[in-house]
Amino acid sequence: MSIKIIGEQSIPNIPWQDRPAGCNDVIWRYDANPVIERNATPTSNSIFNSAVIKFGDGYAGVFRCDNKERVMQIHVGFSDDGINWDINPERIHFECEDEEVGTFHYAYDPRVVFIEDRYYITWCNGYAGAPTIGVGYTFDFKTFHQLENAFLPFNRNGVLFPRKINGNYAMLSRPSDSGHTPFGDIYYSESPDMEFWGKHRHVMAPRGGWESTKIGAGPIPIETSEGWLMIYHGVLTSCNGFVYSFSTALLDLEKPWKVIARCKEYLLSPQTLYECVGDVPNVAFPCAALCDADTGKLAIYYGCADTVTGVAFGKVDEIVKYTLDNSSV
Ligand code: BMA
Repeated sequence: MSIKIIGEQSIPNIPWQDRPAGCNDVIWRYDANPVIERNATPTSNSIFNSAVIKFGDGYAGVFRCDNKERVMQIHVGFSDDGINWDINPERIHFECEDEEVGTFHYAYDPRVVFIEDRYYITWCNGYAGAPTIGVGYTFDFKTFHQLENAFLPFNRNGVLFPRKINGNYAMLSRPSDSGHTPFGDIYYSESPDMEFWGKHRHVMAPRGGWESTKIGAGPIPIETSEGWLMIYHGVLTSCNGFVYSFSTALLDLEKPWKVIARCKEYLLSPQTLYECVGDVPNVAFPCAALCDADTGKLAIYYGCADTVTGVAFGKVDEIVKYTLDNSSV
């Protein structure tokens, strides 16, 4: 089978390490993880569930930085190589026409995507003290504009598709509750204008094992000849609390609420020290993936133990094939 990546960019300088000798895993960790330490800015307690994207000759990112007051904030950062990051110690201040929407409560778990002519950012945004999906955009990662929140609270894990579908912008999200949410399915919604969201569809529910409690979309879905490659996190409730792992599913290109394939196993679960020990133990939480269309190389950025940021590598064709070969829907 010849699996093709559609519509992604050439990233010849993508951060990369070959699969280590003796490793049979579909995805493997960068050997110098974590790439971003918790104190990478003077103000940060932790820097973890964060998004990166190709920008100019290098990379830009929007980083979840919880500060030493433990306020959850998002900060901009830049890198030449995707590994060494210069992160602004000040949070992003969005310009917003609506004072109520633009009032800052908290911001976390950002995703970044380029659509048409600008970079859109979605994040979990505190509105009147409750979590929903904030939406903003920038052209240059210097000035940031905030739009209406996409949904009513409570919602988390808002992830835009990188192009319009059926003529509309499209987003995955995970309705939740006000706390640590012991449930959660992935839903799909469309918008003609990035302001009004509707046509809501159910995509998938948790279903046992590593993803028995709740699931949520991670990086921006990657368009392939076999469907949208969606990397998503799944949560198991152990006697010691939540365990966050991640895996993959393939969604129909024009009806992304139709699941074509869904891997039965996790592809990465918290097993290293920096994934198992931190402010919240046992968390691997992906929010971004760089994808080089020419080679299929993939670099997944994921938060580790709600404390630091790690990178894992894989090849898109191998991941798609593994998902199809080990699927149950
Ligand atoms: C989720 C979010 C994530 C976090 C995870 C594990 O509900 O708050 O930001 O990584 O819990 O604590």
